[in-house]
Amino acid sequence: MTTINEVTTLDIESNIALLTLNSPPVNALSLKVRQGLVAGLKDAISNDSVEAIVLICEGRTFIAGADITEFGGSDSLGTEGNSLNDVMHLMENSPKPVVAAIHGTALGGGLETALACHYRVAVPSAKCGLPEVNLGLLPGGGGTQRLPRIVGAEKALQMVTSGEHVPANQCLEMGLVDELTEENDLKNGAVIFAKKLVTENRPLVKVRDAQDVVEKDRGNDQLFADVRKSLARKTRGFLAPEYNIQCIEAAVNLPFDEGIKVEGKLFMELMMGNQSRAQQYLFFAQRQVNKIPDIEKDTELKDVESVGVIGAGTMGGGISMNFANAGIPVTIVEQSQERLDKGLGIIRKNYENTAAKGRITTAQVEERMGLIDGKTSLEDLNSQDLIIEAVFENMDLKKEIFTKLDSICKEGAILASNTSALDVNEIASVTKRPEDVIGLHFFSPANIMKLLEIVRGDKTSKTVVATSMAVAKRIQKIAAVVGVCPGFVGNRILAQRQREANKLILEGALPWDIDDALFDFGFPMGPFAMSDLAGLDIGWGKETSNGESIRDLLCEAGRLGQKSGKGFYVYDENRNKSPDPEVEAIIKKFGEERQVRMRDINKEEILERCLYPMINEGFKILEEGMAIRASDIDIVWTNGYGWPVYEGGPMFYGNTIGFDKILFWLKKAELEMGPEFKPSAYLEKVVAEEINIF
Ligand code: T1G
Repeated sequence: MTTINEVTTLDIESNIALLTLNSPPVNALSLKVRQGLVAGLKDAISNDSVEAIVLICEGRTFIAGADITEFGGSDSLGTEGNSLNDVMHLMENSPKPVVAAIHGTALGGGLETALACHYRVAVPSAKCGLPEVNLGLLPGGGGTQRLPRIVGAEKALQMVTSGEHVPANQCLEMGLVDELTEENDLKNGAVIFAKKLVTENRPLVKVRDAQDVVEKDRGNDQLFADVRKSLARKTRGFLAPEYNIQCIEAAVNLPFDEGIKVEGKLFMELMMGNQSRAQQYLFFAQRQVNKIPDIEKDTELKDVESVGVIGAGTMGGGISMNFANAGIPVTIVEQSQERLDKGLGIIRKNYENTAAKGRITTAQVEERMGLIDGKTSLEDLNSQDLIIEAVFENMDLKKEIFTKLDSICKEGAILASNTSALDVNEIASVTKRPEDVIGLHFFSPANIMKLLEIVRGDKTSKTVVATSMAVAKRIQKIAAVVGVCPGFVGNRILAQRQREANKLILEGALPWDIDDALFDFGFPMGPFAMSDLAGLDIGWGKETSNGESIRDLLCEAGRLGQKSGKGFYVYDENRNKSPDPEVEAIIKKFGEERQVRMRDINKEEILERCLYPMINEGFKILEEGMAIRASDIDIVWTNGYGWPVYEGGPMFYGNTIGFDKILFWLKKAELEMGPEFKPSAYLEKVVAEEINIF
């Protein structure tokens, strides 16, 4: 065995060369790996005893892509002789067959490397994909030109615009891999396959030369039009999906080398752009958010094999579905049989809808419903490992329930509250086991929304925090650990935007102006459309209404939002909204009665007024230690509050704008509009000392 470099070895077994990469954690195509591949290939090609080459990886996976940590560096995709395309060129033009032996995930540059090989074999559990679109990029190593030459334009479009990881058996059906080996016998299987190529004198299949598949798609403009139409809503604001589509179009309509030029040009445009920077940042932020500085990786975890949920309403029902989906039995407790039956009925309906869309089978509906047991007494929560309270947001009610749970639940059970704003320390204080109390703040619809705020109380034990993080992973949530403060991280920052939005409509900006500005920025919906969706009467009472806010006036006028066909907007029978002059009149009259001077407010000011106080609040949260790191705040907002992923989140966005500019704006706003704009001391410090908060 020859050591080519720190991450590459070359071993000749009779007439087969085994080129092995071992570059943890995921054999990414770092400079070292590319240098190893080039040198190893040259060695194998020039070695007369070698008749075929197998490329294989040690560790958990085949090459999982280019090395994202190198992006933005001087050598991100390689200087002369060691670039990704140099590796591809060397492989594809090897005079000896090169076989990629795939296990784990062949992703991005990894799959592109395999596509530059003449053949590919894989273990049945392997997956292949081109997920660059999730990083705001496109496959820049020939993937957009080689993939459609094997799987056709339609499948290639689906793979590059979804970033999906395709299982090996489907890859075999599509011709993406040539053979599946035994699960635990990849190396041997690949060597046997390579030997067969030699003995059967099989051709060197250069994917670049395969024309017949793409020729079938030539002129099929409808295909591309349909894909663009189907993606329009979901990918609004993103550049990468369209750029990926243009590359596949080039593959279908242009010779290979011309297509490669188109791919290279569009790739660099994306790589140089802010969207990809934001999405690469979020890639690492999502891995960082799992790391809690004072909790060791090997912290002992509690077993969580059964769960209790209190409340079968919207939140309780959604929360229960997460655990049933993960195969964990749930006991759901409601005050009355009638409310319980209603809650269970909604859960079953949700599952049946999902089955109707073909996402789960009817058998799975029954299997999951079978894991959910309904009860009407808290006494039935005496054996579960984790109990989650999801009742009405009222401190006295929560304290009453936790007092009871303290005497009912088994020793060591985790007692969690789904409160979205209340003081978890105060809730824990009514129990004799505050170390086992934690906040698990799910987002509605809880079975869909990915985000989970894990609210760590002053006395919550490390084991309970670590166990909650592990549970979040099992139910496929993106969890961020936050501190106890009003509204935690997400709602606390949201309150800043809502406050300014409500002030702006009294200064002359109309609700739909504000919603349009935030919608164009990339939010799925503006604050007023969101209020209409949630219902303007949440927490509103006729008795207490005093007409001192626009919301009061709208509710008093029976404009409760979508559910009443009118709110800030008027809605047609299909719930399509449109601005309503009646609302404009209500706001105008409200302002006149209070001598408010209305003025024209442009989109830029609306964005500054709504977004800059959010960023300032983010700094206050960091200052108080209510979030572990700035990128956690961005994970919360991009996964729970619709902040556009290609803008990275409030803190990343603030950095793009420049924290010095935001500080200057806040100071001016504080002077002109009031103390609510007072800059965070930490923001002042970060600007003054040019501290990198990331
Ligand atoms: N580059 C650098 N580091 C990477 C990496 C990569 N491509 N992929 C993973 N890591 C690190 C990650 O940060 C973490 O580090 C550790 O590996 C484990 O990852 C030209 C330009 C492979 C499915 O988009 O989807 O190729 O936190 O926690 O859940 O066309 O990682 O331990 O220090 O995610 O088992 C295209 C990205 C790149 C795949 C494994 N490739 N990776 O998931 O572990 S662009 C991707 C993943 C490209 C070319 C273009 C997943 C995974 P740490 P993990 P996992």
